[in-house]
Amino acid sequence: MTETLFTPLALGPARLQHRVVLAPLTRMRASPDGNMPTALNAQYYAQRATPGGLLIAEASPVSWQGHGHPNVPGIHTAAQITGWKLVTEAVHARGGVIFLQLWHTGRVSHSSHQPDGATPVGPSAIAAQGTTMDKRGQAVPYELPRALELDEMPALIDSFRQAAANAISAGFDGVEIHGANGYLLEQFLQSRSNVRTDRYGGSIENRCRLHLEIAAAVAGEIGADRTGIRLSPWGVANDSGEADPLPLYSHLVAELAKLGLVYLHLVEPRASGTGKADIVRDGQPSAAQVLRPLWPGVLIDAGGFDRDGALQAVADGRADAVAFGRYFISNPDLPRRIEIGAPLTPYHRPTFYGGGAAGYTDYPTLDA
Ligand code: 8OZ
Repeated sequence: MTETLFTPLALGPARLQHRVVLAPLTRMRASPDGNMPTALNAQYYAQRATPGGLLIAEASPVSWQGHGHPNVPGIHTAAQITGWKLVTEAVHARGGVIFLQLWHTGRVSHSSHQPDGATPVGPSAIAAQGTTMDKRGQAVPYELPRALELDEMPALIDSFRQAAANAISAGFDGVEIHGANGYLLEQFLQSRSNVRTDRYGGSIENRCRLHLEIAAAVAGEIGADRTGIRLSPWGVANDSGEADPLPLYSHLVAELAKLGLVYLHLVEPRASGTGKADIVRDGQPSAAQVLRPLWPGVLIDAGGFDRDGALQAVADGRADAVAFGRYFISNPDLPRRIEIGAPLTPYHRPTFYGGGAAGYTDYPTLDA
C-alpha cells in the first residue's frame, strides 16, 4: 500500500496519526526577562496541536552562551522548564506530540546576547560574513568568535545532555538536536568555519565528532527513541556551506544511523535562507533523495513544500513525514486543510519575529 500524509506512523514510543509536522520556528515571543515561554506561547502551540500530530517546538538555547537572538525561549533554567510545562500540557491536552529543538548559535551570536558581553564562541576564530541581530534587534556585522578550547568540549556536550533532561522534565516527548543552518554544530562540521587541528577539526571524521558526541550524550540521557536531529546539507544559511557536501553528510548520516536516533530531519537546500525572505535556490539536489538510502529510521523532510510536493515525497518513499513552517504559521489547522485540499491563508512575514498575538495566535481556522 502506498503511504500518504495521513497514514499513521510510529515515532519511537509515540504513534503519529498523520505526517504533517510543525517545523521548528523561531518566533521571538518568549519573556524578554529570563527567556521563559509564556501562556501566549502555549496558546500558539495548542492551536497547532492535533491528535497524534507532531509539533517540533522552536530552537531553544541549551545555555546562556548558546543564545543569539532576542526573546527566544531557553531550556537551561528552572523558570524556563516551568514555562515550557504550560506549552507541553496544552499540546498534550489536545492529543499532540511535541519535541523541542536544542540550539547553540555559536559564532553567529553577538556579544550583546552573551553573559557579561563575552565574545561568541565557535570552532575557530573565523567570522561569518554578513549581519546578525543584536540584543535590541538592530542589524550588526558578525563578530570574530573565540575558538573553543579542547577542554571546554565536555561541558559543551554536557549542556546538550542536560537540556535534553530538562526538556523531558518539562513534559516534551523528545528533542531534536539543531545540527543545521550555520549554527554551532554545523560550524564544526564545515571546513569554512572549522580549521581546528585537534580531534574536532580536519578530517571528515573529526568534523562530524561533535554532532555524534552530542547525539550519543542526548540519546544516553533520554533514549535514542526520543532523540531526533536536524541537518541542512547543501544549505547556505548564516554563511554556511560545504564545497563538496556529499562525502561529509554521507559519513555523518551513516554514523548517526548507528546510534538509532528516532528521526533524521532534513532541510531541503532549495529553501535555505535565514528567514529574511522567501528564498528559492533552483537546481539543488534533493537532500532527502540523496541521503534516504543511508537512513533506516523515520525521515522528516522540510523546505518549501506545498501540498502536492508533500504528498509526492511520502508516496515515493523519499520522506516519511513533511514539516511545514510558513504555512503552519498562517494556518493553525494546516493538517486538516491539507487533508481536504482547502485553500491556505497567506502568511504575513513582518510578524514572523517578535511582537505579541498579532500574526501569532490570530490566524483563523476553517471553522472560525
Ligand atoms: C530564523 C531566524 C532566527 C533563527 C534557524 C533557528 O534558522 C533558526 C532561525 C531562523 O534554524
